[in-house]
Amino acid sequence: MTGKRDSLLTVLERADRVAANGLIDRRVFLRCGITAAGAAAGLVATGWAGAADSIGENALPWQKVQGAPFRPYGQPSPFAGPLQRTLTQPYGELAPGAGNSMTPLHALQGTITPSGLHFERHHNGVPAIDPSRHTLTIHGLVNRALTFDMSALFRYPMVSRICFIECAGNSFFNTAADPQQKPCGMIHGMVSCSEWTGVPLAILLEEAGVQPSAQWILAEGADSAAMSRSIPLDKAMSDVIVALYQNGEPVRPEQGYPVRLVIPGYEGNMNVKWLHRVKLTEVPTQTKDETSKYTDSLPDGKAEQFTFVMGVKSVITHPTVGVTMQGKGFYEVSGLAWSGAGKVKRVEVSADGGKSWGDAHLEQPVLDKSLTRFRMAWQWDGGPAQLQSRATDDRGRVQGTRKDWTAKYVAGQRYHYNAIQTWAISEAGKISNVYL
Ligand SMILES: Nc1nc2c(c(=O)[nH]1)N[C@H]1C(S)=C(S)[C@@H](COP(=O)(O)O)O[C@H]1N2
Ligand SMILES: [Mo]
Repeated sequence: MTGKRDSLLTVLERADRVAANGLIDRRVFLRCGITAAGAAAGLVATGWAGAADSIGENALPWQKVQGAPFRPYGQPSPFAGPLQRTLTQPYGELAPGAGNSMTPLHALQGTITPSGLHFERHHNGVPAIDPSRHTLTIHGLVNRALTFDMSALFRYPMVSRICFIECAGNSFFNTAADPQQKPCGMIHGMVSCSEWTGVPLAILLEEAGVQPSAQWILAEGADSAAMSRSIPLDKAMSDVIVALYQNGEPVRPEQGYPVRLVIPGYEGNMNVKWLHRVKLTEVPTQTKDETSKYTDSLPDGKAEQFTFVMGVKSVITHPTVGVTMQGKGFYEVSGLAWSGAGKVKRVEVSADGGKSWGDAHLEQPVLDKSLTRFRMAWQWDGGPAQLQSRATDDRGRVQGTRKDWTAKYVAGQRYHYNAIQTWAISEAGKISNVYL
């Protein structure tokens, strides 16, 4: 056990190595308590040369004036920015609302995405829906077709749950021939995690009376893309939410106000926003959004359709491209892991490009089909390093390498990319995206 007066170097030297190139057991800090944590902080903190109090002459500028008053809706500190999504509009002025915006994962911590930074994916923009004129209709293979206006929906029992939504096209930049030099969120930011509250779809379907021949539902949005997808009835009757609230407030316009589907673990596209119509059918409807898109092209000329459950995946959010290393020494490597099939069971981190791995700490609680934060202590020796993370879920699925992923599909395949990400660090402390 390390004594009180041990220096940081001693503490770090005694720390158990969990993998090569400086990955250490973070429990060393917990074991040694305040001394070791303080020593780690001592790497970056400056010595205190201030006055003993903040009275009179010593008062700070913002202590000499009254603070700002109250405001009806809070905003981030102007000094905390820029906290911004990154926009991609492939059709430009022709269709400015077609494309996406990505969550700046590299600028955030924890696991919940602030609503204003939830990624967006629209096929033709955000409709300006007047909730007093919006309805949800359930029809098709039901005993009685029903139309709910918004005031009716708000009277049903609700549930809340935390889960991620990930676009099937997330991380498509890494399918390009050459690695793009962008920070984590500008490559992997089409995943976000919120607490969603709303009415279980099963309750509404049961009220309409599902006929025995019904096996699928068609869900359609009230946007000008009229985006629609087929969803297996089993899933629709299990954990699907007709969501009215996002992180406690009404669902944001970009996320589907006044009502959207949340389909935990299933590809983002199926989470139909501005939900307007649910039709019960015997077979999938084969809409444009599930035939011409969101299918996976295989080398034998065939294509896989209906890849609903999202893969097991993780990315290191800190450090990442855009960060310059501040000299050798202690760093916390941290990131996000998730699985569409269940819970994240394990995340391993490598600092030598996958030759050796150590288990990262998983922040509790680890929730089903939600983002999980992982952390790993790292003592950078100032030499070249290749940081990677590899997730395993509770179904035993293990995140594969980029080589494995590209071998599975044809060139140009861009959906369902979940390969291991490598951030290379040079001796000069520059970080780049590399393919291994
Ligand atoms: N009606 C409608 N629903 C939609 C879309 C759309 O364009 N129109 N985009 C889908 C896609 S491709 C994704 S990935 C998710 C994104 O949800 P978000 O914008 O709330 O992040 O919504 C899905 N639901
Ligand atoms: Mo998507």
